[in-house]
Amino acid sequence: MNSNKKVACPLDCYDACQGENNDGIIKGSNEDITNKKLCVNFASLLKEDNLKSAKYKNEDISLEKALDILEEKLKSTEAEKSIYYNGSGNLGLMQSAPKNFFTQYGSALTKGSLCDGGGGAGIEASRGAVINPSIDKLLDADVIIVWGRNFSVTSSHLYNQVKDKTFITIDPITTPIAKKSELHMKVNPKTDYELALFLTRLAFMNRAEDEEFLEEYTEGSDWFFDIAKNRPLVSYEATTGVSLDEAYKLFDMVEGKSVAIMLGLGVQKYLEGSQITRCIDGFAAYMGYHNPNTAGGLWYLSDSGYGYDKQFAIKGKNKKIAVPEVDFGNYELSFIQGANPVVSAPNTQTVIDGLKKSFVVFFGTTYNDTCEYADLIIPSCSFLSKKDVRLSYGNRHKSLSYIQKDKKEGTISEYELASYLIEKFDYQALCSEDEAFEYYKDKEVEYPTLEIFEFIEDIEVEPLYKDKTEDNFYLITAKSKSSLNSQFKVDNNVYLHESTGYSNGDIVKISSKYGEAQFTVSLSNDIKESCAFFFAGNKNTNYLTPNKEDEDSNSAMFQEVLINIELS
Ligand SMILES: Nc1nc2c(c(=O)[nH]1)N[C@H]1C(S)=C(S)[C@@H](COP(=O)(O)OP(=O)(O)OC[C@H]3O[C@@H](n4cnc5c(=O)[nH]c(N)nc54)[C@H](O)[C@@H]3O)O[C@H]1N2
Ligand SMILES: Nc1nc2c(c(=O)[nH]1)N[C@H]1C(S)=C(S)[C@@H](COP(=O)(O)OP(=O)(O)OC[C@H]3O[C@@H](n4cnc5c(=O)[nH]c(N)nc54)[C@H](O)[C@@H]3O)O[C@H]1N2
Ligand code: SF4
Ligand SMILES: [Mo]
Repeated sequence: MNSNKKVACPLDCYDACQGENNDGIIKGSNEDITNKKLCVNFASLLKEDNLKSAKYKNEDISLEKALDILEEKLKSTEAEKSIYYNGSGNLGLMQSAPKNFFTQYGSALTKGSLCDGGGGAGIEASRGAVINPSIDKLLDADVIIVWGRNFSVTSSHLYNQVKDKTFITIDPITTPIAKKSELHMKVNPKTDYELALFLTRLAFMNRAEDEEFLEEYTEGSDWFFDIAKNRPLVSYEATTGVSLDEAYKLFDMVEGKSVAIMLGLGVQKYLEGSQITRCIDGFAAYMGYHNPNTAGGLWYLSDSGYGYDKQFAIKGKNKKIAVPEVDFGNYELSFIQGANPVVSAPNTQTVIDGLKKSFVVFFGTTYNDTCEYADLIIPSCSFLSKKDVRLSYGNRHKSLSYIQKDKKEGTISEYELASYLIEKFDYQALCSEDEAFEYYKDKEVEYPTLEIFEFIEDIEVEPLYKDKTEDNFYLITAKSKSSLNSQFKVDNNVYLHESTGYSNGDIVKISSKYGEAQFTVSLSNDIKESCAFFFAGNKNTNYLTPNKEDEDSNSAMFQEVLINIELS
């Protein structure tokens, strides 16, 4: 075992905290943003009841036996009739080792994401890469616009560093950060591109645009402005649900100030998530917020691996399936690692029906909902027994994890499993674990500054409000403080405004054109009247969501749906 006491939090979260093991007690390190604190989800992770034994058809078996069964199954299956599906249960860079084996073997792989794909595609289209500005530019900003992001909950450490600044929130839900904001625009869902155009139009009227920046760093701003001015202000007010007074207040607050926009997943969980995000990024450019020489900028989920060479990547001709559209029923063998598609992937019924038709191998740390449908379960060892590196997608921070505990008997790491299979199949070996670790640890990335920003030229978004009636609702999901996606403490409630007429504890049947499920009502006037709200990780929400890809990035679009509610 190594004497180094550093442990990185492996959870899928913007902050990528650095912990330190002090005689068995792990505390937040005092370096950088972690600031001595780890969160409630990290505490839950330490208390997790991890898998203690491999299982075949629900019977405990030894790890050796499980690996034999896996090898035999792989050898008797045609490679193209198998799929490798990897989730984000652990974001350490070493997690990608098994993908190397399955690429060499010839499995189908996935493309796109269940998470940030649409927004990323929009930012990339204008700026070439999805990279966040340096953290100093956030720390030096005067005003922070939190746009479709549950900022204080989903990146609590980043928030903590800027909590005394002036906030504006744009979100249909009165989130904790909305409560702390001087201005909260309760925008109608899927109208953020219209709001961005509305604000762009007002910026021009107020002469608030940054002419020098537009001249030097951008292409197509006249065109973008032309699109924005095509519509009367009253029409924008009607569709976005944001009043002219509120919009003017925003301009009062940002005038002469450096502004940071913290953009989140909420704006892009739709078919045209990429275009919507690009319009918001366009508004930011119009105002000059992307200027590399001044404070402020726009922060999204950045490509944390930017500038690193993936140490386990290998080229292959594998078929790639858009991750929200994966139908496990099309494969004789499904290998699922670090994921819980039964809860987290769209359209739960299709996921379950598919899993029942496939030989499912689950490789993870805990017995989750997907394990109910697994034929073979292989326990992955705890993050405390794996050497790894974590890169943050919120800032440019890197955390390190050294082995703190011997791994439990009967468990295996991702690197070990991949190496074992590669050897059995006589494939090209991985580089050593230490080599990969040292590379990631020592690599220092030079981030480029903005050279040119290209505005969007055509906007074609089909609004959801066209089909919105008195009787149906927008489906909204956001992360919860006490859970990490489907891990830890989740509730299965639907949160509704009291004007809906339902009572606390009512059992309701909710349906969409994709499916239906039952929920318990919990009333909260933080929820916009037209919305039904669910925490991510709710076991029933994804019965209602479409298992289709968005238009640009092969990614999920969980909120591209309207739902009906009735007492059951
Ligand atoms: N505690 C905790 N932290 C987490 C996670 C967790 O599960 N728990 N998960 C991690 C992961 S995987 C990710 S990807 C990040 C995501 O973190 P965020 O980017 O904060 O994403 P969400 O929590 O989905 O929050 C999206 C916000 O958008 C709002 N919203 C929904 N629809 C719209 C819309 O149409 N327009 C606008 N303007 N707003 C809208 C929602 O009300 C919500 O407040 O968080 C990470 N951090
Ligand atoms: N409706 C709706 N659905 C959503 C979202 C939403 O906002 N709304 N959010 C989406 C987002 S942003 C994301 S990122 C996805 C997340 O979806 P998934 O990637 O499926 O993540 P989880 O559901 O948290 O499941 C993670 C599993 O990983 C396993 N695990 C944990 N640590 C390790 C490890 O070290 N090794 C291995 N092998 N396994 C491990 C655990 O068993 C755990 O159950 O969900 C998406 N689903
Ligand atoms: S805030 Fe995020 S990275 Fe930090 S300990 Fe909690 S889950 Fe881990
Ligand atoms: Mo995510």
